[in-house]
Amino acid sequence: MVIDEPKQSGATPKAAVKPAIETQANSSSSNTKESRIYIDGKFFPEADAKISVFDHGLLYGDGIFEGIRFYNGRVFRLEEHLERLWDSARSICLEIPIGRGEMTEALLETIRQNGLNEGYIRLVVTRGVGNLGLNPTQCNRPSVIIIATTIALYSKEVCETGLTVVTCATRRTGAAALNPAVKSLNYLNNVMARIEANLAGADEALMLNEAGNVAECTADNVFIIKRGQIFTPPISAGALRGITRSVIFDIAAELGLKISETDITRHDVFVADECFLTGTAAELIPVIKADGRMIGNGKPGSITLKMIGRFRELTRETGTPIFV
Ligand code: PXG
Repeated sequence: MVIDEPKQSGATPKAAVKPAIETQANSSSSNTKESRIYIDGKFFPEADAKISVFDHGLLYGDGIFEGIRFYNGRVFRLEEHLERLWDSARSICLEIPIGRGEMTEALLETIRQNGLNEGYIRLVVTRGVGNLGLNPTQCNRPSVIIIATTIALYSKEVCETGLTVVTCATRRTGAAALNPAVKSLNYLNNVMARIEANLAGADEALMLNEAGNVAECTADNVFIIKRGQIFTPPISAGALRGITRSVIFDIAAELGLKISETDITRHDVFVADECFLTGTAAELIPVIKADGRMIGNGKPGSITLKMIGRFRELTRETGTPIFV
């Protein structure tokens, strides 16, 4: 490509779609109670919850995170989230400065400090303060940050009518570049995909891997249903080993539905009877349109709705108690 002259760029196109998920984290501008945030063993009011500009989490996206939900006074699948966090840490040679027991107590105490019974936790471990070189040996201590907040689901309307997705040109990073199994603070790959969905006026972006098969959406795993059988891409296709994804395997077994991990193409999505996404924040959400093609009859499918029902029961009835 040859470029002649720098041109004055026009206004950036406005995002066509409002974020489907909104937290109340920016409570400073509203009248909701200010949240208390955990940083390295201490609680701070939101306005004072700050980390250094020399933290490599900020400078290089060098760190890891988890998004965890709690329902009805219980943290859902906490052990699995901690397991994945520790795996992410090990993979990037980051030593989490506290043990699992202490981390569990810190998470539960953050929820208690915020007086919440139901909500969402963002757990972040950054590489810590270093210098302006990217070498992590410069950072002496990782930082642990825990935010507990309420989270609004997709609107009731979207839950009932389902989401639209578009395939994006941005490919999911390959395992040889930055393994998608690591839930790192470097989410630019997903953010770029999300921007494409916004600009296309869709609710979510379907991300393909380098082979052209479906990997996942920007923060959700993808499932399709064809003739009563459930299919989802394998981890090797670039899908995160989602905790909600694993709940779907449990529910399918309970309901006696066949479920397989298999490579999925866009064609498979277009001709599916049903499609849904799973994620901690999104929970289980039907998809009714992909690249302009209506999926099934354009309404959330019966198996999807059944699974949503069972998922809701599990979230209310199981998990680590917060108040004991
Ligand atoms: N794929 C990716 C790339 C993710 O980041 C999922 C799938 C679903 O996994 P779980 O374990 O949540 O079922 C995720 C989830 C958010 C948020 O605020 C969540 C994620 C990433 C970014 C934002 O919900 N991770």
